[in-house]
Amino acid sequence: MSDIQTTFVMVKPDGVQRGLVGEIIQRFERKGLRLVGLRGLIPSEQLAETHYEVHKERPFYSGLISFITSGPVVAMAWSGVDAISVARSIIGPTNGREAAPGTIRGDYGMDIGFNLIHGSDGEDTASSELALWFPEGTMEWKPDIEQWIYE
Ligand code: IDP
Ligand code: MG
Repeated sequence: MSDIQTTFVMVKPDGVQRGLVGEIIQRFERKGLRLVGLRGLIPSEQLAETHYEVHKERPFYSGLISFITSGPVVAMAWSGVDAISVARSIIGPTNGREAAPGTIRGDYGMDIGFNLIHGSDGEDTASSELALWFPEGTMEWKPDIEQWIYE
């Protein structure tokens, strides 16, 4: 078994407000990803600005920061083979109206901004986002059931 990655996933304030935290976590668990970090918090402006720094010049940036700091989020770290792209495919494309049914955004989202969930888009962003949201590190463990998830 190769290429075990850890990715950063966050249920955004709209997902928490709509009571979708359990549903979302269940999708990652059922897929066979391993939960290695879980934290609920109301993000500070500084945290949100660092997280979305790459979008600083975009017209939607200030609205995005207000949205992300508006209430609780659930920050998670998930591990598995190719976890970064696997999580992105569970999440679906940015705009919920264009996302396929079966994806989280496709099943629950109607908007590009209020799109319920974030997932790291590559190895570099995964490691910087994990360091930002889980400065104390993540959990090292191996579920007993993993012998039935990977051949
Ligand atoms: P991603 O979350 O699918 O990776 P990005 O393009 O990285 O999408 O954008 C980050 C976040 O910024 C999106 O998830 C969404 O919440 C918000 N966003 C992106 N584009 C727009 C837009 O055109 N209008 C409003 N919000 C946007
Ligand atoms: Mg992105």
